[in-house]
Amino acid sequence: MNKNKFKNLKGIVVALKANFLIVEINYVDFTEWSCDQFSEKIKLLCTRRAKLDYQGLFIDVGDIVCVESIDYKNKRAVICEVEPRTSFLKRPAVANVTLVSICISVDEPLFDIEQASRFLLTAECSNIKPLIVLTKIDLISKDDLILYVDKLKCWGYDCIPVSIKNSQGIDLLIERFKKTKLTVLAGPSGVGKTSLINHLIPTASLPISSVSKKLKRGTHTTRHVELFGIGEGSLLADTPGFNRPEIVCDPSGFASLFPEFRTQLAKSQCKFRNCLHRDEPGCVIDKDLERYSFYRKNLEEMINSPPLPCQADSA
Ligand SMILES: Nc1nc2c(ncn2[C@@H]2O[C@H](COP(=O)(O)OP(=O)(O)OP(=O)(O)O)[C@@H](O)[C@H]2O)c(=O)[nH]1
Ligand SMILES: [Mg+2]
Ligand SMILES: [Zn+2]
Repeated sequence: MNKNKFKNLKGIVVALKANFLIVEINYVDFTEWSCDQFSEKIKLLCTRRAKLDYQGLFIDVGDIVCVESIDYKNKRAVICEVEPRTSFLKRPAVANVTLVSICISVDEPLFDIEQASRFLLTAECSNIKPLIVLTKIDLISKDDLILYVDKLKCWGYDCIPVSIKNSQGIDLLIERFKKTKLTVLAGPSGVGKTSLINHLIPTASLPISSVSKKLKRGTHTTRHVELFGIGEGSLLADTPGFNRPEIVCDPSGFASLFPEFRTQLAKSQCKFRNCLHRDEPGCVIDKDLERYSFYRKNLEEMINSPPLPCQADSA
């Protein structure tokens, strides 16, 4: 069988390294004498055709691409096409995401309502359903864990509590990730995203480091987004932690990013259609909800200083 038939292949961008893209493809070898098919995943160091730059097509981790001019010996190729994306998470930048797992530790670094909410809002802004992974639960008592789970339920989120120290919740997490095509682990630095990947995929062997005792924060160990295979056809992205994702949103759409507000607005309507749920008469939003003061503070900031259209972040 003619190998030229397989000259152009589809693959997925699993990492960006300097000016190169690492693309994983299924290398299919057809022997001359039989049609037995042997397939293995290989990673190619790729550049991209200049026409993609002219077309303004950016390529990120998670993009499905077509590669040509493949040099199997030196594991090199050139990206000639990019498939349209089904979704895009802006920060961390990953294409075709199907689940965002927001990792938040209960301690070291301490759970912080504002920080956790900012991460959840970035997923909500991208229209990707978030799952909260509550990490390092070996550091708190069972009673305190129940309080955290109840708190997140009141915010409208399910969570999977885990610990890599005693393997609690790990089986449930693996099951969930194996059912999902591309899961991104996002969250503040030091919450244990990379440790989780090392625990779930022992061959990954990625560097981790302890949380700074002085600042009680992570030390920004992971520097790049990278995809790892978990089970058949599922991928898990490790991402660099950052501390304060910026919220980029129009004030009128802000409330709809909070599931607990959405529930109230689905049951009954505010008197005014353009209600911003401040002190308007006939507003149905319960001002005693735990995250209302966070909503209100950020809404006022948005109104007084509208953000730039691109999503920035202060680490
Ligand atoms: N007690 C406890 N410590 C954990 C657990 N998971 C991770 N750690 C510790 O948390 C520290 C930070 O872990 P990392 O995996 O580097 O954290 P990260 O989220 O990847 O951090 P960045 O790469 O900086 O974003 C390490 O010292 C880990 O040993 C856990 O379940 N329990
Ligand atoms: Mg890391
Ligand atoms: Zn209202």
